[in-house]
Amino acid sequence: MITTYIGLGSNLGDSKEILSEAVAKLHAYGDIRISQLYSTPPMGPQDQPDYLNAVLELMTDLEPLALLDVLQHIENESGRVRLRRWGERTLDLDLLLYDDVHFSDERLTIPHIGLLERDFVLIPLLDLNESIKVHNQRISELDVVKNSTLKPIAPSSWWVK
Ligand code: PH2
Ligand code: MG
Ligand code: MG
Repeated sequence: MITTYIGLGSNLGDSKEILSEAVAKLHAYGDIRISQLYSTPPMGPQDQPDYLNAVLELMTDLEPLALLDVLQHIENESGRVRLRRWGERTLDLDLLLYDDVHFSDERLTIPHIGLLERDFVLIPLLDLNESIKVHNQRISELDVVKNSTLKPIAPSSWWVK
C-alpha cells in the first residue's frame, strides 16, 4: 500500500460542496485522512475569488499514472471549468506526493512542481504529517511555512458529515 497526498482546490461554484463530493469519490480508492479546510488568497491573477484548499492522504495500490487518470476523471465529472493559467477553477486535484517516489514525464511530475513554494499546500500537508520531508527537507522548517499566516476555517472533522 502506497501513501499518497493529493491537493484539493476550488474557487468557482459551491466550492465546499464540490470539494466534499471529490473527497467522497476518492474514498472509493482507499482509506483517506483529510486536513483542515483553508480559505486562501489566490496565487496568480488577483482578480479572482479566494480558494478553498485542503490536502487528502490516500492509501492506495494505484500506479501514479492510473491515480492521475482517476483525479482527472473526478475533475471532469465536477464540470471542471478552468478559465486561464493560475486562474479560477471549479475543482483542481493535484497529485503532490507518492510515497517517496520521484517521477517525471509529459503528464506528471512527482513531487508536484511548486509544492515547496505554496503555503496553501504545505500548511494542510503538515496537518496530516508534521514530520514529512520533500526533496530531503522537512517542510516544517521552510521559511514559506514559518512565515505563513494561513488559518483553517473548518476542522478535519468538518468533512465527516
Ligand atoms: N490554484 C491555482 C492558482 N492559484 N491559489 C490558491 N490560493 N490556491 C490554489 O489552489 C490555487 C491558486 C491553480 O491551480
Ligand atoms: Mg493546482
Ligand atoms: Mg492541477
